[in-house]
Amino acid sequence: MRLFNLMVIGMLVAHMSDLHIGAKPYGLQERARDVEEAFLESIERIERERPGIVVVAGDVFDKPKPDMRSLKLAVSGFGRLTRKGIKVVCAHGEHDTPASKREATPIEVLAESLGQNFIAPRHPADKSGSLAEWLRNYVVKVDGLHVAVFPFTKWGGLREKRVHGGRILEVMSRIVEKIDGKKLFLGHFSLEPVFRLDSLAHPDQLPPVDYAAMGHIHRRYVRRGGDCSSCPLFAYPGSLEAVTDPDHDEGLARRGFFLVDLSARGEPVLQDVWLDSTRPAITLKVESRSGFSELKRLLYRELERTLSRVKGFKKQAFVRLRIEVAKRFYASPRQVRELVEEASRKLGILPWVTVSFLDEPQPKARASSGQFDQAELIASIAGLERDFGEMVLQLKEAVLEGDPDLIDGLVDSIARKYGRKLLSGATTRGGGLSSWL
Ligand SMILES: [Mn+2]
Repeated sequence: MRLFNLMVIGMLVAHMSDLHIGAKPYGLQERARDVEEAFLESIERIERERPGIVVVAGDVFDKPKPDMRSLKLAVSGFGRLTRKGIKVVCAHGEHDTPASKREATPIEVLAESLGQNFIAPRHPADKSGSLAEWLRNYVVKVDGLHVAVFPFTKWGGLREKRVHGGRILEVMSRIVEKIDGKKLFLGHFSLEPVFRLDSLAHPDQLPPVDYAAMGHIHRRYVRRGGDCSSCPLFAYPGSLEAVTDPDHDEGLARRGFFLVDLSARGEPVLQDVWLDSTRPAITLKVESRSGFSELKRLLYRELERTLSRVKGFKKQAFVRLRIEVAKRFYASPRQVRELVEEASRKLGILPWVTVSFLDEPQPKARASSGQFDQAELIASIAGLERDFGEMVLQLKEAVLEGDPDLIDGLVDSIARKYGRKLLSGATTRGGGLSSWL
């Protein structure tokens, strides 16, 4: 009886990805805490659900060199599981991988400190063998379940990624094919139907497993009919909290992880675990061409209307507020910000505000912290919308982090979305690309 129980427990797997511990969305302390709370609640829920195995599909940390607070949180959080005998298998993501291959990764630090119940395959020091030989290090057996971990690598560009990634999947498929029993694939990359821009492979290229536990995409996605002709069930649980700007655009989505029941015959059964700690995020634009009293009326009306749509969350809503006012009615943006602070207290929201002036050709935008809103600034110089500024800032981050895939993807997105406008000089400055580069 006991043995049977153990076997069944071993086939219940928790699948999470993109924890981004250490992230501080919008530079706000409250949002940094939200990210930590999402992780801690996940650990609590796992302790309660008691799966035998937890698979983490990359991006545990927000940066490859996390601060000590983040590292400590990860060690203590995962340590709570490994000490109870729950096995954690962890894949690297681009955020966990330093640009230099010689550097230690924070995932390796977790593996060193948490002992044998924390399993994170890495490149062997000796790489003299064939691809098949060193890929064997990435196929681990955990409580009767075979887990094939995709070796995350920072390749020079998209083409290289697809060629080498495809080759690895091919060789891994051949290794996995020969294994009997339940099998799981763990990988941090996007597959074609989900995110075309930077996809590494098509789902048909996935190894023949019972379940492919994926990471990298921050929103939830479960394989749909038509995604492939003969691929395993694959799914992305999405990030534990909204981290990037686009994540916040889907701010009313529930977040969490999956419980995957592999004990049944046939396809595994996926169960959603939704976190209670998720903070809802909404975006609101308020435009006032008249005086202060009009702005006040509009602000309260719009906030109340939008907040009435936010249901089923425990935390106060995070509101990205874009306020545009006619400058002649205001001595300084401070007046506007004080109004927002008062409304935030009364209505119970966590605000992030940008104020710009309708009657100024080059809007002087500022973030709520009182510093310049860099994205708004870049956008106004180029004469494009804020989103463009965001993309340029993300590109800066990607360059600083030495993340070639992300750089490629971002340059591609910018070119697609703004290339025509920039090259034709159809921006408000009229100078085109050369005027701001
Ligand atoms: Mn991520």
